[in-house]
Amino acid sequence: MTADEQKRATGEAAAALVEDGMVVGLGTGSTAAWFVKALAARKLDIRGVPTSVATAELAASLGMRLTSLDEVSSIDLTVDGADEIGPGLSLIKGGGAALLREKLVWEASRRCVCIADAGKVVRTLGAFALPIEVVAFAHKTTALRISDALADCDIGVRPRLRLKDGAPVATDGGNLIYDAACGAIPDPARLAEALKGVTGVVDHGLFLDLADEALIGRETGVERLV
Ligand code: ABF
Repeated sequence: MTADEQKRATGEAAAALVEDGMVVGLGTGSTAAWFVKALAARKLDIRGVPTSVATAELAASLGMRLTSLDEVSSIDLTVDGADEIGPGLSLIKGGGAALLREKLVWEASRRCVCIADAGKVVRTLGAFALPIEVVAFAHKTTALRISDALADCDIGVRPRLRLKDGAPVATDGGNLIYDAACGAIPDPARLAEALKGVTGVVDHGLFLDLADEALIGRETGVERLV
């Protein structure tokens, strides 16, 4: 199977986990889009909590009933993609600039299932540049302090402002994204704590101890990791 076929297979497998009456967190990205399409096709009586405007638009276009995190007491199941899946289901997310809303939805969910093609599975996190969401005000100064925090974690790189067509990428919440090409992150928990301590940093793409399981698309089918 191609990577996209693997993504589709994991999205459809995850859609089969959803039951009538559930509140379902809807992830962002191309893999999550396969999940949303497969879930919509089941025509269940569910409410979806989207993690981005893009996902909300896709789900609404397919006739899915949507709600917001503040309108529901909790989320039964969230299904979402990732950029890297490392040991212990540690993840790097945020390639789609939706990490903040994703993390808020994940943390409100009773069960989180990550879906991905085989190419996302890594032995050590960090080959994918770590997305870091920052407030727009004085972001260049914040970036200097992010560099210091990275250095304190023995990661000697400077974060780069994410641009698209020469302009800074804005998140749905109006923040900016810096990407840190760490190469390898030997101690994700240490780095996560250091980044959260930087004034101006809203959050980062390290999702640690949040995924309950992962569905991985393989050549031979879908593998479940717990
Ligand atoms: C989203 O899924 C993002 O956090 C992550 O960047 C993306 C992965 O993209 P894709 O599924 O298109 O590979 O949750």
